[in-house]
Amino acid sequence: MTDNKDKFVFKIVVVGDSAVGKTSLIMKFTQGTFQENYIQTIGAQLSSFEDEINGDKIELFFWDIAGQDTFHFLRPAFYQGSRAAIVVYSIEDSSHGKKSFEHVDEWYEDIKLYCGDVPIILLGNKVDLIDKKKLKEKKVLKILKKYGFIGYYKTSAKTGEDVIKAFQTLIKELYHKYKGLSAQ
Ligand code: G3D
Ligand code: MG
Repeated sequence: MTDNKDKFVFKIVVVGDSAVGKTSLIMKFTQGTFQENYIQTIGAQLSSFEDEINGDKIELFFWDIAGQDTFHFLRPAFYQGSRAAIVVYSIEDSSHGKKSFEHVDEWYEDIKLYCGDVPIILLGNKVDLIDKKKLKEKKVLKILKKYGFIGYYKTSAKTGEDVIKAFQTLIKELYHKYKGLSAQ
């Protein structure tokens, strides 16, 4: 008998510059049901969430960096075993926002290095702070094509805009990927 009990247990890392809204997004998605644990040794926060697709139980563990100072040395432990990633930047029109977008490349490189070829979505968070009509997205389109992100969403952890949609895209992708693998 094959033991499939770990089949739909997914670790998902949520990365991006500090204060872009990583923790807020996870909390918004997992809402009342989240359990949070802080892993002090590696400066990570861990939230678990249960979902179900086609009667299959799915357990998700979102890992989020808390405080970036010591993170440099602990990256391997943080990324180890991740099956997907969410890269977050802030879409707000400020130097913090711009810098957080410029750093998307670095976060992407980290994921590639430590996790390999896993599905990744890109989130431009804090969309409630901008006028979407005035948004120029040439640079974003370029980066989406270059890195092959499986999705891009302009989210707001504050209003909830597109948060569930974005997370569900990644969860469905993971589910189908591993469901397919187990059928082979
Ligand atoms: P981090 O986990 O990436 O470091 P946090 O970021 O989730 O701690 O969020 C940093 C700050 O941005 C918080 O404000 C939080 O409320 C705010 N924030 C997060 N997401 C959004 C969003 O979508 N819209 C707006 N307007 N603000 C957001 P404070 O003031 O607590 O530091
Ligand atoms: Mg945080």
